[in-house]
Amino acid sequence: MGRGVVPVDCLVVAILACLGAAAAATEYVIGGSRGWTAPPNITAGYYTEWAAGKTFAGGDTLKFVWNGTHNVANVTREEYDNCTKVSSVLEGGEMLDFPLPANANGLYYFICTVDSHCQNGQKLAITVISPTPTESPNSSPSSTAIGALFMLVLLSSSIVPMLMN
Ligand SMILES: [Cu+2]
Repeated sequence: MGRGVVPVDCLVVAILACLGAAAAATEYVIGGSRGWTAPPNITAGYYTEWAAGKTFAGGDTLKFVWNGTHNVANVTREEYDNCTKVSSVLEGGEMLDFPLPANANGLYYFICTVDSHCQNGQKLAITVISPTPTESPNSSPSSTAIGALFMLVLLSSSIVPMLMN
């Protein structure tokens, strides 16, 4: 292997690591096609059912989309249980992105503080699990990415010496 090959291989590894990290984040439209809404569009427990079985991870984005008058408040467990009309609400023009911090872990609670929407079921509790950080690039790249990495390393190892000759 020529001396000029190594930096190219390092570059390929770095690029793939970035691609792997970007691909790992998921965007969730809260409530699916019904969006972020209140009765009569939803029944009590609708968001609990919607969230059941989904795995939320740090770096994912929660997309709240709605029609009409609603808002989003990121609240504590107690405020969620009591539907407390907190003053710090996140307002958006019928759309709001809530990016979960990369190292997010544990329970996150959201409610709408308009009228009695929260009491009627416009409330969301999710469990966020982030992979424990490791020394090497975490977010375990898929086997496809590893395969692609091997191919690129092999290609660059054989092409670069040819170019340098
Ligand atoms: Cu509302």
